[in-house]
Formats: sequence, structure tokens, C-alpha cells
Amino acid sequence: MDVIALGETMMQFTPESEGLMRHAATYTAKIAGAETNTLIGLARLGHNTGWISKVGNDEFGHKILMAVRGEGVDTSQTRMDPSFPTGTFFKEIVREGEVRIQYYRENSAASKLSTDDLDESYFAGVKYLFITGITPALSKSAKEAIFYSIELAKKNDLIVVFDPNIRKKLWSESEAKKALIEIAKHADIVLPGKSEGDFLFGTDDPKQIADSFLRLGASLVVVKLGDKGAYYSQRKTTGFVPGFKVPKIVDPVGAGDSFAAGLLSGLIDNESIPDAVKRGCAMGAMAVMVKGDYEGLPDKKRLKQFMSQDPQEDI
Ligand code: KDG
Repeated sequence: MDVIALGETMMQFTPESEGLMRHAATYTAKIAGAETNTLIGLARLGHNTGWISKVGNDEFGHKILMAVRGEGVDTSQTRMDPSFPTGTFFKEIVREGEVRIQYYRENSAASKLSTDDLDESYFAGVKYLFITGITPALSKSAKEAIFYSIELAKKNDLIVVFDPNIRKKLWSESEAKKALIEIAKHADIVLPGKSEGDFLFGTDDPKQIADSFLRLGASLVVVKLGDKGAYYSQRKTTGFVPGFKVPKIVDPVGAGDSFAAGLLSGLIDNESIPDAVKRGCAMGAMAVMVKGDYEGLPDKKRLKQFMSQDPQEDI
């Protein structure tokens, strides 16, 4: 296995009409979860991935499992829990440019994730563990599961990759700060955005954000800068990789998860750090051109074609 990840995937409903959701009559149903977005992106590029999670033993749980499994991600470590439902959320487009997220995920099956759901033998021989700051926000037991997954990763020589992914609706700012910093102390690779740097360290300067995570113990930090590209630092070696120009950003959600997939894909293929970061930028760009978190993600051939254009040049 190349990459395993632990986290919740939910049903996502988006009203087809704009405006307050009380007026909405029809919805598009998709599946969405930061960790599975990354795993699916990697699987499409031909890498072996596995997902550790829980869904309800309900129709939504079946739909999520069918979709994730159908993308070629191993779901042997995702259980269907008969006692709790699959989490859901709504993406209300109040008006163009104003999106509100309404979660219905309290007491979801995935929020009941605990250390009991982690099987050490599943970690053996795996290269990377991918975790985000969403899972520890779900519950006390899910937070414990994250720390236990890090422990198992260290014991089995996995590289721990952490995307802080702040979700202020799920926990208090002080709880979030404390837990995210604690996780970052154990991460080998950290993939923050500028807003996360601002939240955790009070700066949106990419260099200062990277330095702060390096001081906590990371060996590689890649700061995502949206369509501008990404800044990376390994202490002595630093650099900036420009982003790819896209004709129109149709749906920015999922860009960071896709970036992680591209970066990890490059690292697995033994690319240099700048080339792996470039692959991350390309995956992020391809994700935002299509509605849905991961629907726009390519296979390796299409990715190569997309990347053969010069960054910042029209496609
Ligand atoms: O990155 C996109 C996902 O984070 C989103 O679609 C759903 O995982 C999600 C969350 O917790 O908000």
C-alpha cells in the first residue's frame, strides 16, 4: 500500500437553486470527505490506497462505500455501524460567491471512530499515513484514534502527512489550536494553507508559516497558495512553484485535497520536491475546473497532458 488515510466521508447535498435553502426543492447528491478525496486522486493516478473509517449501515453508507471502492481505494478497514447514521452536509449557495455549509454530522458513525478501529497489521509495509485536522474535531474518541494512528505510523516507519484543514464549526478555536499544534509536532510533512498559518501562528507569510511548522518538527512543509502555486521548505532548501492557470474556477472545494494527492503521487514516484509540488498544483487546478470535490481529477495520462502546458499559460 502506498497511502492510507483515516477520516470521515459524508453525503453532500447541494441545492440546484441559489438562495436560502428553505426555498430549495431539488438537490444534487455527491459524496465528500477530505481524506477520500486525496485517496481517490491517488488511486486515479495508479497508486495503492486504503481508507480507515466508519459509515452508517444505511443507504448513504452503501453509496459512499460503492463510490470509494469503485474508485479503486481499499475499504476493508471501513466498517458499517448499525447504531449511528452516515454523516451528511448541505452546501447552501446563498448567492454567487456566498456558500454556507450546514453539517449534520454530530453523532455520525465516523464520529464514533476510536482506537479500536485501527488494526496495526494494516500499517505494515505502507509508505504514507495521510491525516487532516478534521478528524480530531469530530469527537474525543476520533481525536484519540488520530493520535493512535500516528503512533502506529511511527512504529511501522510510515511518513506522516498532515493537512491542518481547520473546521471552525466543529470545535472551539482554543481546542483546535491545541490539537492541531500537537498533531503537527508528530508530522513529517505538513500541507497548510495561508488561512491555517494565520489561525495557528498569526501570519499569512508562507515563509514564516513554513518555518513555524519546521520548528515544531516537520521535515517538509508545503504552503498552498491557491491559483498562485505553492511555497515549499525543507529548512535549507526552499522554493516557489507557480500554479497552473485555469479558464474558470467552477468549484474550489477539494483543491487542497487534490493538491495532497498530486504531491504524494510525485513523492511516491521519486520525483524531486519541486516536481512533486508541481504535480500537486496541477491536480489542484484540475479539481477546481469541475463541480464536485474530486470529479475533475485525472488519470496519469491526462495529468501529463495537462502538465505539458507551461504554468500560468492559457490552456
Ligand atoms: O476538502 C473538502 C472536504 O473537506 C469537504 O467536502 C467535506 O470533509 C469535509 C469536511 O469535513 O468539511
